[in-house]
Amino acid sequence: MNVMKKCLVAICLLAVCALPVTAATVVIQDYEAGGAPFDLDPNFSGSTSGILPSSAIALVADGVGGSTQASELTLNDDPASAGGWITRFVANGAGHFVVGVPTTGYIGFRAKLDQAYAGLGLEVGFAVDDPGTADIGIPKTVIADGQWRLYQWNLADDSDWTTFDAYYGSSGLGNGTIDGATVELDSIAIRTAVDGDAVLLIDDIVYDPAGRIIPEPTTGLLLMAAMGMALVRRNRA
Ligand SMILES: [Ca+2]
Ligand SMILES: [Ca+2]
Ligand SMILES: [Ca+2]
Repeated sequence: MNVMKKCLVAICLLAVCALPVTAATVVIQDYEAGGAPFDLDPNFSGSTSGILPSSAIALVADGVGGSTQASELTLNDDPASAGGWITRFVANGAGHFVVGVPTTGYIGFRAKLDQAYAGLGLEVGFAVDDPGTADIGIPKTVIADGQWRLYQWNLADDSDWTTFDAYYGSSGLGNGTIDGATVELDSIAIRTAVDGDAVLLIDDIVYDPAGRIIPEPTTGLLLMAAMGMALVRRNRA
């Protein structure tokens, strides 16, 4: 190898070393094969309250992005408990699913809720351990339109997080900001202040460094785009 080639190799190596380390997308659960994590009964956690033991989880033939399976949570309101309910849908039996994703990027999932449950004002939040104690994403209202919708929280943005107590009462857990370099996954909170049953589908639980960008179901916009293309074609003809 002559001097010029050696120099080129050295420059290339330096360039590669100088590239920023980019985290990769981690699919935590897509339910295509079933099994853990996020496969436990909605009553598994002692933090769950206000739902009946008949509440259950099942794999169903549905899914986002052309996938074939998703998780269906049937959450049956306990009539003996007024004021709604909260389910702590835990990642695993240990309460800490160690996946070691960095605290830059987004954690989230997709959920589907039928219009029949619109009156519940169902909310979800992703709880993580950072890694010492739990913090939880600010509540996001589930859109009850029978479509797969994206719910995600930016681990690097303090305004996306709140304390565990904000959902579950005085446990003293969490300070509402993500403090560590990596997080472990605790649970997904599903709650309503209304007494009523819900069937919520969940799929595509992911860590995504850039945040999932999913085209929202916009039938109207697609129709307008199709009409626009037709006009362009007509004008060209
Ligand atoms: Ca799936
Ligand atoms: Ca109730
Ligand atoms: Ca924290």
